[in-house]
Amino acid sequence: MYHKLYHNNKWVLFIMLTCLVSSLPLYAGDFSIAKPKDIALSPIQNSYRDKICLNGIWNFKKDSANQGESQQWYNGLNHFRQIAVPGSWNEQFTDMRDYMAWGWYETETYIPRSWKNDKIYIRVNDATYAAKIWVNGKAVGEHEGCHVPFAFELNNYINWEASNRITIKVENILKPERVPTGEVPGSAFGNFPNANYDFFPYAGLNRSVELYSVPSVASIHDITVRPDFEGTTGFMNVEIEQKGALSSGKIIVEGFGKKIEKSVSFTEGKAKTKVDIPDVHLWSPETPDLYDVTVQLSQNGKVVDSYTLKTGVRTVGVTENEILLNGKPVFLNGFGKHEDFPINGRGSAYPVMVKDFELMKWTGANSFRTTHYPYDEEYYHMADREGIMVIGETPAVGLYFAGDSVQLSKRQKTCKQYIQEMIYRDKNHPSIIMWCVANEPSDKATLGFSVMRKTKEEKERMKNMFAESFSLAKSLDPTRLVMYVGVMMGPKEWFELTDVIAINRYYGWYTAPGDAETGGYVVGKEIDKLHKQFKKPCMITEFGADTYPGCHDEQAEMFSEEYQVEFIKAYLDVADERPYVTGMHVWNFADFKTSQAIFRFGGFNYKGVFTRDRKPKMAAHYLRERWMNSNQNK
Ligand code: BDP
Repeated sequence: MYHKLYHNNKWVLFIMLTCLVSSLPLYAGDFSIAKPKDIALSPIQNSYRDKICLNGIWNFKKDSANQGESQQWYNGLNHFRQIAVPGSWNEQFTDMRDYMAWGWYETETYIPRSWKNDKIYIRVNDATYAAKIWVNGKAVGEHEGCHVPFAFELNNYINWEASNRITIKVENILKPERVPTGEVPGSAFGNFPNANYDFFPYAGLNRSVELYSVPSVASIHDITVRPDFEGTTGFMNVEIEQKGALSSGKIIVEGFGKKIEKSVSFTEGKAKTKVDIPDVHLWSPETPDLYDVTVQLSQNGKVVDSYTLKTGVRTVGVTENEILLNGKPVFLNGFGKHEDFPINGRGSAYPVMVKDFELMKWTGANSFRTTHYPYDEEYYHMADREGIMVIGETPAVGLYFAGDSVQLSKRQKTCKQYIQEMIYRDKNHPSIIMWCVANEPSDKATLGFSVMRKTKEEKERMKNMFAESFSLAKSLDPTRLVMYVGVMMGPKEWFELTDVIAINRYYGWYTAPGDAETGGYVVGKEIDKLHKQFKKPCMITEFGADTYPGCHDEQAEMFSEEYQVEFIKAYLDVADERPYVTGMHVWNFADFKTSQAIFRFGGFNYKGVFTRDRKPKMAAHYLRERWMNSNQNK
């Protein structure tokens, strides 16, 4: 009887089962890919939105053989150890410093009952380099790329009134097709781990992991504020995207005793308007004035979602010789940096961040570049408030154009993804005045010193690929300058595409070692030539000398604190003599961890003017004297 029934109804059963399975959330192995737009607004708390930070001690398990998925580790880790999130695994464990393969993270959390009618998301702010997420054993999504967040909706995966297991598998295998590249065949930059860049490839959940809720009826998905001004009136061109189908909303701009409200209506989820701000307070390093911009969505006259961000009104421009902020020339004094600290590795370390801002200001610096990747978002909030100008850089460091066409197009795709992720996330920060789409791109797999030895066609193809990055950045954000940073002896033709000529130079260190005077002379000659050819303002975005703290000599010698001062002085003098040099960023703010290499004593780059634990070398005092004086003479 059962047999017969089964056979008669087997097609019905089959169809029913198919429907059931397709209505269920995705299962292991079936991951959706993170969408860059989903990170446009960071999680906040207000009456309509909430967030939970999952930082703390998680369970962790190494998976050297990559067997975790086949053994279903997403159903619960056993024999795990404990790890701090955020933080890099390389610094926390005694046996994992150079481990670059797979690692599994797991934690448990409850979802507040008050979120029952909301859409619930997870946001991972940095999983270097690639990650997959499971919630309660069900595959949610995956993301490739480091130092940028990704987010997924979780409504179909969570338990109410029971705890939820969040599992994240992170992997940091160095590969030539990735950005940044690693394990590059024939690389002249012999190091271990074999990264094609000069900082340690710290792996893991380096930034916070958050759960957040947004209203489900409709929610604000993106806000873009493009500022401008004319005379004493400021403008904010505001573009809003919502998820949902509401037709009305409101923008409220508040600050300095003024409250300006403007209604907007949505068509196909999008709205835009221009808000005028009389007697505007402009953002600048001297007056880092910020306005609160609130966007509200309403249904039948009732507010259903609201999002407030802080931003400023300022413009950025260029002439042949100058970078302009609010129409006035500005000179960028500052540093290239790293997110790097003992034990934290690349993990967010807020006391270090606060200290770094203190020390930057102590030296008289007014700017820094987020070398060589977008930083933790708190950096930009601090910079907005402190009046520090920022060059926001993608993780495209040591980018090169060698390899087969599969590798080339994978890298190009990743570069574009990074540009989107960086601009979507960071676009409303007035402190960011320029986007840097790559550091030292080259056709060779070295840390620099490469000579273009390509055919005409290959050169043309590289330039076109690069042009795509520039035009993507410009199309996403026409209000800021776009640049890349050129390597010593590297290709020059890409400067045609940039707003500013930015170069990293180490004459007097890697060439003409020990001879800072010649170094200064050579850089001066080169920069004169570049300016004559391209007629754009120039910046030296890196220059510096490795300096072992406490190493002194009465006559400056390489690695001594005296030589670092002499080197920095020679370069700053070159800038002072040239009106078209618009910025000087010393490499580096602080000593930082690198892979092991014969020219990286103890696995460190010692070009910091501060030690890794933020004690000043002589050069930090020298910069303070020089920059503080130049600030006073303005
Ligand atoms: C430059 C790189 C930077 C390195 C620096 C150096 O942009 O990341 O740390 O050289 O060699 O080429 O110190």
